[in-house]
Amino acid sequence: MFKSGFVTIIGRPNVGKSTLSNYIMGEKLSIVSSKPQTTRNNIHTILTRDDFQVVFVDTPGIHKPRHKLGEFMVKIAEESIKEVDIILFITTPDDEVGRGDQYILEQLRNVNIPVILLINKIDESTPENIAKTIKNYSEFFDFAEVIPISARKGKNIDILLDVMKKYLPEGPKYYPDDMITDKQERFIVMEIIREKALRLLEQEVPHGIAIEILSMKKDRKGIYNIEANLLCEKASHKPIIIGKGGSKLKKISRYARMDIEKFLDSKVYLRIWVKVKEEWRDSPFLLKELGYKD
Ligand SMILES: Nc1nc2c(ncn2[C@@H]2O[C@H](COP(=O)(O)OP(=O)(O)OP(=O)(O)O)[C@@H](O)[C@H]2O)c(=O)[nH]1
Ligand SMILES: [Mg+2]
Repeated sequence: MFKSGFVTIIGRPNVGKSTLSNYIMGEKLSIVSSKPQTTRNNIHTILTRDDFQVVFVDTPGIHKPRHKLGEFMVKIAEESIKEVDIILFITTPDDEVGRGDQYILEQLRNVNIPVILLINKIDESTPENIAKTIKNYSEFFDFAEVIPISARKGKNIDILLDVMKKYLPEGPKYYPDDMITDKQERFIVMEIIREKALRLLEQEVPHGIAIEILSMKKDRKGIYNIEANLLCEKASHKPIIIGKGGSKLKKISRYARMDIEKFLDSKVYLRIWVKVKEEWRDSPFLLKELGYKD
C-alpha cells in the first residue's frame, strides 16, 4: 500500500524548522541562520521513498508581527495547518510552555489532525530537562506522539520518519520521483544571498533586507551570470551593508556565490547592488513585488 500526504513543520522562530526540513531532504533547500524570522515563505519539499511520499511544508516562525511582512509570514504559517495530514510542532527544551508556544498550541486544539511534538536541540540539553519539557507540554496539549530530536545532528530523525509514516493516509504519488521542491532555482538563489546577508550583518539591518534577482542567465560556456539587488529599509543601513571599501558586500557576494555554485553545480558570476527602499516591509505593493504574497 502506497502512502502519501502533506506534513507541516510549525513553531516559534529559531527552533530549527528549516534545519529539520534540510536534514530530512539531505539537501539544503531552506536557509538557516541563528537569527529569528529567517524563513519568510512556505517552502514545500518532497521526500519520495519506495512506499511513501511526503510533502513537507517549512513555514516561517509564528510570532507577534510588527509590520506587514510579519503579518504575511504568520498568516501563511498558520494557514498551512489547514491543508495537511500531520502537524509537526517543534519546540526546544524549556522549563515551561512559553507564551509563544501556548498561542500556537491554542490554535491547534480544535483541528482534527495528529500533532507530533518534536523537542529539538537535545544535543544542547540534559535528560532531566528534556523529561521536564515532555511532561509540561504533554500536560498542556494532547499530542499524538512526542519525539526528542536534534535536527542539526540528525538524532532520532529515522524514528520521526517511521512514526510519521504510521499516520500518513493511503494515497497516490503526487509528484515525480526526481522533484524535490516546488520552488524555482531563482527563489533558492535569492534565499542563498539573503542567508549570507542575515549571517554577516547585525542588529536590525538583516531583517530589513530583501533580494531581487534582476537576471539569471547561463552563457555559452555554461557559466551563470546573476545580477541582484539587495534592498534595505533605511539609507543609514546602506554603508553598513557595503562596509569599509566594499568589504562587507564582497564577503556576502563571495559566500553566496560559493553556495550558489554548489546548488547549481556550475560556475557563477554574481553581482549585487545595494538599494534603499524605505519601509518596504510595510508596503503592500513592494511586498507583492518581492514575492511575499499568497
Ligand atoms: N544545537 C542545535 N542547534 C540547532 C538545531 N537545529 C537547529 N539549530 C540551530 O538553530 C538556529 C535556527 O535554526 P533554523 O532552522 O533557521 O530555525 P527555524 O525554526 O527555521 O527559524 P525561522 O525560520 O526563523 O522560524 C540555527 O542556528 C541552527 O543551526 C539542533 O538540533 N541543535
Ligand atoms: Mg526557518
